Amino acid sequence: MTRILHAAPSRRLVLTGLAGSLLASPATVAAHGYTAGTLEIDHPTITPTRGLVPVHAGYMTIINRGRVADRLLSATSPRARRIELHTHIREGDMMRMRPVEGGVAIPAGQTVRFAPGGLHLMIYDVTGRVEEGDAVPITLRFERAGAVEVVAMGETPSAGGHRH
Ligand SMILES: [Cu+2]
Repeated sequence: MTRILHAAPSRRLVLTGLAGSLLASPATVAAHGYTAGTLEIDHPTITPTRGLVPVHAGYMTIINRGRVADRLLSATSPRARRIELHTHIREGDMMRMRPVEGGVAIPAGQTVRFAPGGLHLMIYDVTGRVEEGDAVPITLRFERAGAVEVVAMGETPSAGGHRH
């Protein structure tokens, strides 16, 4: 499954590469992960602009290290008019996406991946172009953890893709 491949933690590779450098601090390396209460939000990304269509997908990994379930209710960005929580469902041979009703459950002790072909943020009417490596602020709102501000990095998904 591509989702399992997607789970390979790139952070560990980065840490290994920096191990010999006294200048590199772990805090810098972890800068693209976020913690809010018992939640860890890892490596949020946004797909770069393609052509003239200002519609983007957002991906990330959310880990709930606590004993109580949480729920991602919504997301907003000053760079986007609207963000929806989407998932893909299989209909025969077709994968179709649709909004998730009532938010995305983040069960206690579990990892929820937003990745191509599955859950994703659907980001509409983004102002300006998003290039590789650009930083786009996104506020995630959780039922328990509250509002969490993250920065999604412009990044083309390594496997699969997002079709609209
Ligand atoms: Cu979508």
